Amino acid sequence: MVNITHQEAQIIKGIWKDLSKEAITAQALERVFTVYPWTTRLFGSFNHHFKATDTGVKGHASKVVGALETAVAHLDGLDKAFHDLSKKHQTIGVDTQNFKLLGQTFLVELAILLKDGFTPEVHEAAYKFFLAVAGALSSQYH
Ligand code: HNI
Repeated sequence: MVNITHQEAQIIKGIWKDLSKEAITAQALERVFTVYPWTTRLFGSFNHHFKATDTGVKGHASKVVGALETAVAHLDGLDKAFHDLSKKHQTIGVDTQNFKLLGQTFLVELAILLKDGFTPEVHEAAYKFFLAVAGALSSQYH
């Protein structure tokens, strides 16, 4: 269980508020599909189109953004908030390791975007956020 402090929660909410959410999420998805090609396995419907600007990626980014919006609003109860979504991912057959990989590529996108604003404090808060999200999405796997 990841313990996100009050100060870290403020940092996460502050960054999230100002992000171009769909765009950065689509870029993080493109990066995860590029660096870890096996993560494309369940996206056959994308027809080998895995760029951030491709329709399939943009559509999936929207869904992920919706869920991340929920996560930011429920930082103190993520497992509960993602109960059904975790079950869904298990049913679909998503390897839980992939959640961590997407968290990593999202961090890279944040670092590129925020530049000097990607301070050690921001890095730590964002890292813990994606670790908590990955944990919650994995919580109903058995
Ligand atoms: Ni994920 C469907 C949220 C990471 C593979 N995913 C969804 C949906 C949401 C969602 C929301 C739509 C559910 C529904 O239709 O009821 N996924 C998230 C979030 C993360 C994440 C918040 C992490 C931050 N998903 C991943 C990863 C993979 C993944 C890392 C695989 C590499 N997800 C899928 C697949 C589907 C899916 C496959 C079903 C297809 C689709 O597009 O709905």
